[in-house]
Amino acid sequence: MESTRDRLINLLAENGDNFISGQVLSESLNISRNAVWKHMKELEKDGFQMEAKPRMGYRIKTFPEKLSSNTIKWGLDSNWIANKVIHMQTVESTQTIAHQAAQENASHGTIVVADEQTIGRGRMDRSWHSSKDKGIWLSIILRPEMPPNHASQLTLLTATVLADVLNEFEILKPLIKWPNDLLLNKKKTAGILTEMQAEQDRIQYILIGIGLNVNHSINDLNEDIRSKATSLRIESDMEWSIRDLIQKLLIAFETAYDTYMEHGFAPIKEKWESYGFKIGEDIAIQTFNDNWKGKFLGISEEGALLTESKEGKPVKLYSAEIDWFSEPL
Ligand code: BT5
Repeated sequence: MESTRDRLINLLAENGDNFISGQVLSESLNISRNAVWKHMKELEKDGFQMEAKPRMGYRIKTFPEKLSSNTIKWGLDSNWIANKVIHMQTVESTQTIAHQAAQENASHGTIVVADEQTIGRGRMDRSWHSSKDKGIWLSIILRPEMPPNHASQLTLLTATVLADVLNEFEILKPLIKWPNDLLLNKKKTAGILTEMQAEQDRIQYILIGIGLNVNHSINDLNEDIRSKATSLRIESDMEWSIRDLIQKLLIAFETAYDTYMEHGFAPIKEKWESYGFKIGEDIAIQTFNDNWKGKFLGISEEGALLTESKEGKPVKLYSAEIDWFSEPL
């Protein structure tokens, strides 16, 4: 259920520059005109600039860049994603907040966004640097009806969504490093962390955590990652609207997810491979207990890594890290 505030935001956003009368708002939202006024005051606290004219009503003159649940929803034309937005300034990890929310029955499509994470997480207990107001630190709660062993396909799907969103901007040439690092100029600009709560053959929920470096200058990147990480700003020499990027990402995610649910993994596989870094070339492969060199052949129909065994025979690997030789990450 959308809250009254969300519906108000939708009505105002749909009306754009036109005034909408207090009467219409009050009738559409089924609240008193006084209650409409109070909601308007709350929006102003978030930095929305409102214009109110007698006999004409209200319109929003400008909305702030600052992230809030209200600004993320402003003009967001989605069906199910971000129907609920949990925005917090500082969190340890948006994944932790999302786990809590999911356990308290947060609905499919709920998102958690933070301005800053103090203990951002990568995969396998690695850390993810998430400096304040510099990037997108976001988790999406999903409740898909599919076998738990397909969850990794959603990670690959998310990587293609990020690549597609960045690829819209001519200045950026994103590639995906197996399985889920987004690279610009061979440096990592985004990572994805998928976590799942499931029973035997039923998924309770999946969390897709997305970290995207946006407005970092080189010095904003932690020293330990400076040589191998980058941001949109470093690659493009311009400041980006984080709010705008979040909206683009959400809409692209919703579309890709719906397509995946309808048509399966095949279109994602094709797209992933079109962005895949080093496909057809030699890579270093590392599994839990071994490492060797082989050709990167692509990904399988279910999303596994296709490469060559030590003996040069084609193999499918479900979990492995890869690297390359000339310029290792
Ligand atoms: C990832 O792990 O790339 C997954 C990152 C997911 C972050 C999001 S942010 C929202 C949500 N909440 C969380 O707490 N996490 C998710 P992995 O493939 O394991 O890569 C981790 C490695 O990337 C680290 O060991 C560093 O080498 C490097 N790294 C850390 N922070 C980085 C950054 N900001 N930019 C580029 N590389 C980074």
